[in-house]
Amino acid sequence: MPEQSKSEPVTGGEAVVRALAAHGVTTAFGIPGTHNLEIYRHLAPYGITHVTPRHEQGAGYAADAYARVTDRPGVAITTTGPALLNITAAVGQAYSDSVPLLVVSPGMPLRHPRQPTGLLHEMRSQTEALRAVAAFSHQVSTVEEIGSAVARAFTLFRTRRPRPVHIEVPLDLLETAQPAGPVRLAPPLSAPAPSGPSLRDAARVLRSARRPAVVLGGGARSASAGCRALAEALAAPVVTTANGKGIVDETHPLSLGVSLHSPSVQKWLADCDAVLAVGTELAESDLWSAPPPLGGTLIRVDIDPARMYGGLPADLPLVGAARPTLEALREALEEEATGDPGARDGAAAVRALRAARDAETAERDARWVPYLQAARAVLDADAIWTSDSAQCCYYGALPHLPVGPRGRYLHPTGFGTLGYALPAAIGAKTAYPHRQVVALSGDGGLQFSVQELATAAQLQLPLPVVVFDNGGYGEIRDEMTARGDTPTGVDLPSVDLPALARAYGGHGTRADTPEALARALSLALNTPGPTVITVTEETPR
Ligand SMILES: Cc1ncc(C[n+]2csc(CCOP(=O)(O)OP(=O)(O)O)c2C)c(N)n1
Ligand SMILES: [Mg+2]
Repeated sequence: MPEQSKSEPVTGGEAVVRALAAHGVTTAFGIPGTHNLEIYRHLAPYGITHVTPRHEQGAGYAADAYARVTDRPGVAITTTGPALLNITAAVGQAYSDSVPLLVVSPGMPLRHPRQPTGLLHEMRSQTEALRAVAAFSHQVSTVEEIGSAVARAFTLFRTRRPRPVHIEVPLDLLETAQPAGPVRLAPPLSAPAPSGPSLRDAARVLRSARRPAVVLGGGARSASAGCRALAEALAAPVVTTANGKGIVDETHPLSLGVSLHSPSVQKWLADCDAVLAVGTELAESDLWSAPPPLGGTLIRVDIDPARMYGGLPADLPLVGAARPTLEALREALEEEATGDPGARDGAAAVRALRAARDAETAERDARWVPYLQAARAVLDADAIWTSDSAQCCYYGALPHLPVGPRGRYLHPTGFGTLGYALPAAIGAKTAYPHRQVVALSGDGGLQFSVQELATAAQLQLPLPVVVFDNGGYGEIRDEMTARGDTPTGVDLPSVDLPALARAYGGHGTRADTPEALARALSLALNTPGPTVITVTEETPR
C-alpha cells in the first residue's frame, strides 16, 4: 500500500481507494468507464482485487451477496449516469434486506449547473436518484472530505442497521490532487444491548408462557448459537423469515424453517401467548400477507428503534444487537424461576405444524421437492445457495430445502428483484472460492442477468446454475389466471439455455429426473466455469 504523509496531496481517485483499503476492503465489483479511470488506476497498488461483471446490476448483486456471506461491506464501483442508474435495483434490494453495500461513483463536476449542458453521461442529480433507494447519497466537495464520507459509511455499517450507501466524487475532484488529510477510520463493530428491567420483564413473560414462539429474521444471524440455546431453554418452536433461513438448523426438532406464509403456522403464531421476534420487521414481504393479529405478548429485539412499532408493534421492545441482547436475555431467564419448559412439548407442536404446512401445498410443491432433495444430498453442509424471485425458490427451496447455520441461502426478499441468483453466486464464490455455491433460478429471472455467465466463465468459477423452466413468467401467469384474466405477456419462447451457457464459455445440460440433477450437479461442482442445468418444470393440470 503506498505510504503518504498526512498533508501530501493525492487525487480524489486515490483518496477513495486509500479510504477503502484503510477499512479493510480487498474486493470491489464494478465496470470501468471514461469518468472513473482515476479510481481504477489505484485499485491494484492498494491491494484491491477487482471483478468485472457484464452489467452494473450484476456488480450490485455480486457485492450484495459478498456482503451477506462475509458480514463485511460489499463494494461496487460504477461510472456516471446510466451506469449508476443500472445499479439502483441492487441498491434497493440491499436496502430492503439490510445489506451493507457501498456504491462509489464519479459525478458531474462541482460547478455543474442542474440544467443540461450536454456533458457525457449527464443527468440532473445522481444523488437525488440514489437517495430514493439508499440510506444516504453523499456528494463530497473536497478531496479531504472523501475520507470522512467513507468513514461515515463504515460507521453506519458497523453500528446501525446496515443499509446501502452511495458516495459521489465530482469529476474535477477525482483528477485533482489536494491534501487528503488524515485517514479517518470508522469505529470497530459495536453491538449495543439493553439492560435492566426490560430484560427481566421479557424473561418473566417467556418463562411463564405456555406456548412461546421464536421468530428469527436476518438481523438475528450473528446470534445463531444464542437463538438455538434460547429456543431449547424455552422448548419453543422457531420459525424464520427468508432472510433468517438456517440461523437455527432447519433439521432441528424445534425448527419450522421458513414458514411464516403458511396459514397453519400463522394461526398457531396468533395463538401463542408469547412471541420473541429477533431481527425481523415481520413485514408483508416476510409473511406474504398483512401481519396477522397476535394474541400473545410480542417481545421484539431489534437494533433499529424505528422498527419496534412498524408492522406489529412491540409490547416489550428490546433495542439492541441480536447477539448481546440474547445473551443478556438468557442470563435473565436463568434467574427467572417461574414456568417449567419441561411441561411444553415444542417438538411435538413442530411435527404437527410441519405436516399441516406441507399438506397445504403438497400438490403444487411436488414439482420441485424431489429435485431439491436430490440436489441437497450431493452438497456439503456449508454450501451456499443463491436464489431468485421464482416459484422454485420461494415455494420450493425456502420451505423445503433445509439449511443449517454453516450453510447459507441468499434470497432477494424485500425488494423481490429478478436476476439476483447468478450474479449473487459470483459474489459468494468470490468471497469463498472453496465453498460450493449453487444458483437457483427460473427461466425468466435468469434472463435478467444471463450475461453474467460470461463473468463466471472468465473467472473459471465452478458454478452450477439450476434453472426451472416453465416457459415464462409462471408466477404472473398464475396470478392472471387466478383473476380470470387472459394471460398476457407471460409466455416466453423457449430458449436453449444450456447452449447459451456454452456460447458464453460455460457448460450446459438438461436434467429430467432428480437423479439426473444430482449427477449433473456433482459434475458441475467440479468443472471450472458455470454449468446451466435446466429442469423442465412439470405443472400439474
Ligand atoms: C425486476 C423485476 N421485474 C419484474 C418482476 C415481476 N415478476 C415477479 S415474478 C416474475 C416471473 C419470474 O419468472 P421466472 O423467473 O421464470 O419464475 P417463475 O415465476 O416462472 O417461477 C415477474 C416478471 C420482478 N419481481 N422483478
Ligand atoms: Mg419461469
